[in-house]
Amino acid sequence: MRITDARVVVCSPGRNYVTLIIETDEGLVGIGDATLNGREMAVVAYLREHVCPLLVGRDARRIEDIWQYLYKGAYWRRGPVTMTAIAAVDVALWDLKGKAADMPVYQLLGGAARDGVMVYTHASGEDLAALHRDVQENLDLGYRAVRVQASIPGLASTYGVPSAGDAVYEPASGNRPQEDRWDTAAYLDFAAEMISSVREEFGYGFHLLHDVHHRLSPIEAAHLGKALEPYRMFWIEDPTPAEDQSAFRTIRQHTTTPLAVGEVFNSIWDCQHLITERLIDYIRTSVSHAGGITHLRRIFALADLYGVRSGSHGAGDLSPASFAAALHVDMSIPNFGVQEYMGHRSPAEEVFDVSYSVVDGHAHPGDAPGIGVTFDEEAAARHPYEPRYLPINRRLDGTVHDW
Ligand code: CS2
Ligand code: MG
Repeated sequence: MRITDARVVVCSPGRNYVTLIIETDEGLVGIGDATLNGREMAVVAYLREHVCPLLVGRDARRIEDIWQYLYKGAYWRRGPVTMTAIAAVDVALWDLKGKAADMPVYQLLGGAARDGVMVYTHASGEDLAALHRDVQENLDLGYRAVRVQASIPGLASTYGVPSAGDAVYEPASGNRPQEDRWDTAAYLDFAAEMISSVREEFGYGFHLLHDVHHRLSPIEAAHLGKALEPYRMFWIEDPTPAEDQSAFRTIRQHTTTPLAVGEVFNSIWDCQHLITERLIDYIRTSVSHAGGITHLRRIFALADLYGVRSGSHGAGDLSPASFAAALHVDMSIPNFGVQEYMGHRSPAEEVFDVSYSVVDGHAHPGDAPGIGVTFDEEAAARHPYEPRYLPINRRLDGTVHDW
């Protein structure tokens, strides 16, 4: 099965998505997600200029060889742009392999290790009453794991809290990022109050998660973890800037609140010490930012040796092709933990036709051959790319802060 064409389509059905399409001489078509939120066009250029021309003529069945060829062959390894591009190729090749075998990808990965994949949903609110309403709605929909975020009193905007009725929380700010303000003291006081209020209102019959978005120092994160211990968190996510793996030693020495990190990681080397030193409980690398199904499985296999479970990133800026690919991995690994599920904003469904389903808080990839997502290029052309950025975060005195 030879690759005859590899092309990249950028579209914005609700938000920006970059999709790699690979065609073969057997008439099969595979797709992979190459979206890197706010830096989309860097991956587009990487693929168009440096990868697609190298793919044409290759045997599409040789997934591992093509992965190594692109990773080792480039000399410049790792990094979000490189690893997102390789991920898109890898997922498209797994999609093709599934179609050639007439099987869903999870069957090729060893078959179902569970009946379905527990997902966590997002609940948020401008205040605690609104947050509680959203938690209730999600519990009523059958979700068993809920991530809670609410606006921090005194700050004009809080990342992770979408404006009413919107399904994305990065503001559509055109050619320049919005600038938010941040106050660690206000956050720390409020976070404990928010979490305790949710447990008081709804009890302990579901899993409770919270995302810190990399904003604390190690000792502040340790303080938060300790303060949240009575509320039996499923995890706190991204407590400190993720590239400093040693920060987690400090946090770990102080608290038993489970820790999750990894949505900004792009290779197994970013995870190595966190996993082998048992500094985290959940590794959140995503299929589309960490080298695809091939590399993500390697990360999760390492994690399994050390009792660390998966908790893949699944925000709406990862396209349905990425979410589907994640589900195939989630279904088949022994150490699955949870899968993030934010859904996709309309009209994404005009462009991506999906075979996966989410029922009663559990997702299943479906049994269509490949990853089970098809991409409609004509529909995509009706939704052209619009530059958008994640917000910048500044402290009250104007200093650019971590996130
Ligand atoms: C968030 C993400 O879902 C999450 O856990 O941290 O929304 C993240 O900020 C975006 O995916 C960044 O692109
Ligand atoms: Mg996050």
